[in-house]
Amino acid sequence: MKTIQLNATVTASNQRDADKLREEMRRSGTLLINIMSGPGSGKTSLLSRLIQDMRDIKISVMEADIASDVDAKRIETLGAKSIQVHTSGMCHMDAGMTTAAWDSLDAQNSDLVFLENVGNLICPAEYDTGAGKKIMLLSVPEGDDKPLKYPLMFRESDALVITKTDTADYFHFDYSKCEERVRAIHPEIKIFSVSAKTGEGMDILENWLRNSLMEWRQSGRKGV
Ligand SMILES: Nc1nc2c(ncn2[C@@H]2O[C@H](COP(=O)(O)OP(=O)(O)O)[C@@H](O)[C@H]2O)c(=O)[nH]1
Ligand SMILES: [Mg+2]
Repeated sequence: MKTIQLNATVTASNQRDADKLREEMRRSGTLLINIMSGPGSGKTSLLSRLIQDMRDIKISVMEADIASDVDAKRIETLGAKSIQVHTSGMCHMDAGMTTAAWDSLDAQNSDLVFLENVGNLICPAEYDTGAGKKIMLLSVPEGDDKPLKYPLMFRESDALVITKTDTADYFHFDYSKCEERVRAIHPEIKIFSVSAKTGEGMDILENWLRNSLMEWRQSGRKGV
């Protein structure tokens, strides 16, 4: 497993880099998914579960962190190709960094590539990484008020995955209030509820991922 050190290029060219990477990915039939959330909401646990459940799909993972390589090591023990990206203190990944990480990962025959972004609910939402889909996680212990506090990430994401549903007895989390708050910001967002621990709800999320991959490949064939 490799670790690379990258610096962000905060320039207007980020959008150009993002569009270029997205088109490259579309042509190759690989779907890059940007996973965003606060620290500890269950990104690596969810990815671990997906890798174990979806053995027929070739999954690779780019793990972005300010320091350490614990997440990439966790993923690699499951047999998926992974790379650790150190962001030189930056609180997000941008398109240039994602392209460099993708080139270093050397996993061109992957079906799904997950980018586990740096854990926070603010900066990752502001940067297009070139991903074809954006998924954000909100764990039950974090509370149902987060859409009110961090609206941009909810607006930018294609899907919200509410995680750690097995902890619902211990935390006050009002699902309908949460959904109402999220839909006020982003009416069409897909919402899933899962527990990576018990597996509850994982099949519905996995079906959506399979369909998303199929649609991505169809759009590539049509040259959309
Ligand atoms: N009870 C419960 N704990 C979970 C679940 N998913 C993750 N965790 C725990 O939450 C903590 C943070 O998880 P991790 O996947 O490292 O979060 P990340 O920082 O977003 O990658 C760990 O202690 C996990 O064991 C879940 O579905 N249920
Ligand atoms: Mg993690």
